[in-house]
Amino acid sequence: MRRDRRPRPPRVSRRRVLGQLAAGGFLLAGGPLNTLFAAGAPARLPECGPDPFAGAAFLDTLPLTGQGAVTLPFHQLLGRGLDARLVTDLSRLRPDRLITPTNEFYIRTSYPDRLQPPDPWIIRVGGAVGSDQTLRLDDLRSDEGSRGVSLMECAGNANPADFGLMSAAGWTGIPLDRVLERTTPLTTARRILISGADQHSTTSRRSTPGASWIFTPDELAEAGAFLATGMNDEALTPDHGAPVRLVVPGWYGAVAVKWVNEIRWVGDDEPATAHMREFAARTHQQGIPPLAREFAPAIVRHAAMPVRVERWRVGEDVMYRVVGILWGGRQVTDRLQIRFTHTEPYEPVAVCPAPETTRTWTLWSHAWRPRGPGRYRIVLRIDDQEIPTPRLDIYFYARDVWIA
Ligand SMILES: Nc1nc2c(c(=O)[nH]1)N[C@H]1C(S)=C(S)[C@@H](COP(=O)(O)O)O[C@H]1N2
Ligand SMILES: [Mo]
Repeated sequence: MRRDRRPRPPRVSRRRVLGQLAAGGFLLAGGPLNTLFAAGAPARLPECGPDPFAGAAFLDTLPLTGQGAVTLPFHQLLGRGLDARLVTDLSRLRPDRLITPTNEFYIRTSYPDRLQPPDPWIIRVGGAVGSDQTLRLDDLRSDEGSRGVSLMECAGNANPADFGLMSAAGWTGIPLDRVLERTTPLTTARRILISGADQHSTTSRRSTPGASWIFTPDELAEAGAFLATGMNDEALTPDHGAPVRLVVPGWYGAVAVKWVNEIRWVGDDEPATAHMREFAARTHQQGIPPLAREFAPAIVRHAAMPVRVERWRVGEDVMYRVVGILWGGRQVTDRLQIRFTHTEPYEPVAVCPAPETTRTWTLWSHAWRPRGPGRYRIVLRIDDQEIPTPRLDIYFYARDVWIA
C-alpha cells in the first residue's frame, strides 16, 4: 500500500491546473463545422506496405498541444480527494508497451482518506429478498480470475496537452453476473445501482462525493462487467479502488465505481444519481435526464488521436511520422482517415496490423510531409457512416503541432 506517497508540487499553478482538469467539460477545438462524409467516394485503404522510415535517422519528437492545453507533469498524483488527478503519458505508447504500468495508470479521485474500511470488506445488497444482505468480498473470490485487457477513459479527458486521463490495464476480477446470482431481487427490481465509498477530508467545488451508477442487468452482461480486485497481476492499489472496484469494459470511467460498498436492485422509476447527473454532459446525454432509465449507456464511441509526431531524416529530406491511437466502439474498424488542415482533404491512415479488438487501443502511424512551416491541427475521422463518432465529429481530440 502506498499510503505514504505525497504529490510533488506541479510545475504550473495548481489552481489553474485543477480548475482545468476538474472542469473536464468539452474543449471544442474550433475549426469550421465538419462536412463529414460529404466527399462521397470512400478512400481505398493502403496495404501494410514497407516502412517508409526504414534506414532513416530519428531526430526528435514534437509536442502536441491544442486549445486550452495545460502542461502537467506525468505520472504524479496532483491534488487531493475528488480533485486528485494523475495523467498518463500517451506519447510513450509503443507496440510492445500497450499496457499502462500501474504507477502510470491515470487517477481520478484518490483513496478516500476518511474511509474506515470494514474488515473483512463487505458489500451491502439492497432491493433483494431478505434485504439486509451483505456479501463478503472474500466469499466472492472463488469466482475471481483474469478478465483480460481493458481500456479505461475518463469522460472528462479533455486536455489536448496530454489527453492522459486514459489508460489500459490487464484486470483480475469477479464477473458481475456471478455476484448478482448470489442475490434474489424483489419482483419489482429492474435495474442495479452500484455505489462506492467517497469519504474525503477535502471537499471538491465541482464533484459530488458518492460515485454510483445505475445499469440494467443486460447492459452489464453485454459489456462483461466485473468487480475488479487486481490490475496488471497485482492487487488493486488504494487509489485505483482497493479492495474492489467496478469495471464496465467499453464504458466511460465515470461508471467504474471504486471502493464498491453497495449493490442495490431498484425499480424502473429510480431517479438518476447525483454522480450520473454530474456526468450527463460528458457521457453525451440529452440534457440531464431525471430518471436512470432515460440515460443512454455511457459507452466510449470510436475515437482516434495522434499521440506523438516524430521527426526523421530521410536522405536529404526531413519527414514526419505521426503516431496515434484508435479506440472505443463495439465493432472493429480500420477505416481511419487523417487531416492536417481544413483546406486539405482527409487521407487514409494505414492501421497496421488491423485491430482485433475494441477493448483496448490500437496504434497507427502515418508518414507526413507538411507543405511548409506553421501550425497544423491534426484531426481524424472514421470513414464509415454506420459508425457513430460523436467526439470526432466535434473535433474533441484535435491536436496542434508546430512545424518550424
Ligand atoms: N468512489 C469513486 N469511484 C470513482 C470515482 C470517484 O470519484 N469516486 N471516479 C470515477 C471516475 S470519473 C473515473 S474516470 C474512474 C477513474 O478510475 P482510476 O482513478 O482508477 O483511473 O473512477 C471512477 N470511480
Ligand atoms: Mo472520469
